[in-house]
Amino acid sequence: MIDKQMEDALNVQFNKELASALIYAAMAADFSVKGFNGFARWMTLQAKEETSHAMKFYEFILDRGGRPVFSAMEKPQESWNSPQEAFEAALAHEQFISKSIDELAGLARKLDDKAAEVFLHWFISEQVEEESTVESILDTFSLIGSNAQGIYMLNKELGSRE
Ligand code: OFO
Repeated sequence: MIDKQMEDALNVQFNKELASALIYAAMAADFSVKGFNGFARWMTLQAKEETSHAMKFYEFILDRGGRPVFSAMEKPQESWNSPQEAFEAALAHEQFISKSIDELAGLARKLDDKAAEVFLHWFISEQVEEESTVESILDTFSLIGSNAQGIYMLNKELGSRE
């Protein structure tokens, strides 16, 4: 049976992953409305990935004899001033999530919950990838600046995400 403190902390993260999905879906909607269909596709896939992260927590909590608990979700921001600003917000959000996962792994270690520690290893690696992917997109934004053709090309490139 899972320790109650660990169960509660996993549920907080479960809801943060769901909230991440909402944020990226809101970014996708904003991009679509503004005609950036490539960025919208990238964010839609990102939102799906966050839902799959949330479901990993859901399954793990159940497997450990706990109960997934849903929290009220904060309404996500609706609009961003530019694609670059949205991706900057995405990076800040991923950094926040990485810190949160690290703290969760610290709690698992403190409680000597080896199953939770092993489960969280995947997320620690995943966060390295998440941050690095968005950082390299932001590097491209820095290179192209306000060049419309550059933004058009990047929008097209990100639209090819599988
Ligand atoms: Fe779930 O990795 Fe982003 O938030």
